[in-house]
Amino acid sequence: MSGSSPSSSTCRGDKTCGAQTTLPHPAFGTCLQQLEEVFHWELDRFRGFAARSQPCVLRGVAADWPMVVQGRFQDNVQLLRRCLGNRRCLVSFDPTASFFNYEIPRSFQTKPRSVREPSGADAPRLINPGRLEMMFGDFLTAAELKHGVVAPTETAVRAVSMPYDADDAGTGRNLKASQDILYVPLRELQQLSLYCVDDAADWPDDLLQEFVPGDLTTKLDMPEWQPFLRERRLWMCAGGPEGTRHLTAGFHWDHLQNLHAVISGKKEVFLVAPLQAPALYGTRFSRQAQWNMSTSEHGRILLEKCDMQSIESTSDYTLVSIDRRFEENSLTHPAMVEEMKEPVARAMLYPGDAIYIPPGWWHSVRTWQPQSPEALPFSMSVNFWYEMTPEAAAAQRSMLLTLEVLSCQHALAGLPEEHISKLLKKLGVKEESDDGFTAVD
Ligand SMILES: O=C(O)CCC(=O)C(=O)O
Repeated sequence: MSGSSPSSSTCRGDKTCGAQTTLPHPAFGTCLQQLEEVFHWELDRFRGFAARSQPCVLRGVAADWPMVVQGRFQDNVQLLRRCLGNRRCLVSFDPTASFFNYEIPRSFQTKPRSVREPSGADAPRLINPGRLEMMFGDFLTAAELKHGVVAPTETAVRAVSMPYDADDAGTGRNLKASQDILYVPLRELQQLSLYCVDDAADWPDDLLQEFVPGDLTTKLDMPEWQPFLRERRLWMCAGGPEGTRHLTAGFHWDHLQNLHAVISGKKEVFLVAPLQAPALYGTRFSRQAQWNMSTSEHGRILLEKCDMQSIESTSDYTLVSIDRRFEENSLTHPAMVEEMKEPVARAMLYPGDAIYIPPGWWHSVRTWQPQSPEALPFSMSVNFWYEMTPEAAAAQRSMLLTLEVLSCQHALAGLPEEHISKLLKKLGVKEESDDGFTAVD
């Protein structure tokens, strides 16, 4: 995303603005900038992006993976069913196409920093997806139904409704139906957004080889990252609610180096530089709810938003959303336009492509279900998450700390100063009375 100019952030569709897409995006009201691309024959260029902590697309880096090459000619669903069908998995669901979206009262508007945001019932509430534990084979069937490749059925599948946040497990306070055993008709499941996220370490090696045959660091000539591999996560998205082929995960940022490769379907990734946080209004402190599924007395499936106990979410999420129109985003957060000093970057990833998302970069991901005749009835991708090398950690430390402080300042629940005190305690920093902070051993 180098070469961005402040002037392009104010573009309203002028072809001379330098941004590559000429129509303003409906959520931002400005042109987006296409993310820089590295092609598979010039992968050594990646080193420069990594050194500068700049995101980029890695076109075709996984183009030779077996599933990308021959996927559509093989019955991979059968293979998955045989190897994993009877394994339990967690499936996130939502009746909307927007995961991690704030529910924002009509009258709510962010204020200049000096004025405290409301943090009661008139403040925004983060809506987390619901979670069902079910057999992986049942997720596959639901995905096939959503994809229209198997005939409608009256079958119900056994699932357990799970709390989104472990802190809410077993409290029984808010998630009244939590951990209930449900028999969910597949025709009900098929109407929802469904997303199964799995740890690749839980897959048998020979099966994994078919889908994720190697570590991307070898191709990128980044052996120094290899010892820092923390996790490979498989993302399997069966699409949005009935009639919608996509679903969107809201803007958030991570602490790890992220290489995310697409195996089937498409991903549209929106990126905003870390310190543009004030333009998006992100925080991890807000009232939260999660979707919950339960059964009524008459055996009907009920969906409701249940309040959660914790006011600290798993990531910072933002009031500005790519699923809201510019008018709504800027009415809720009037400073959005003025604070957006660089254009939002966008990248479309196809099977075999990957994206590099450095720590701290805000990303919102819209996942598109594959179209027939691709063999998998869901989109599939894998991310490789690496801890930062000590050098990168030292270089990014103050930026990441600034992000944490902004998250506290933007709190929509609790007191910002209390969140900051807690953060400093966690970091081993002692507050001084007036002028700053001193480290404690
Ligand atoms: O693909 C998605 O839905 C989200 C991916 C993501 O947030 C990530 O790779 O960090």
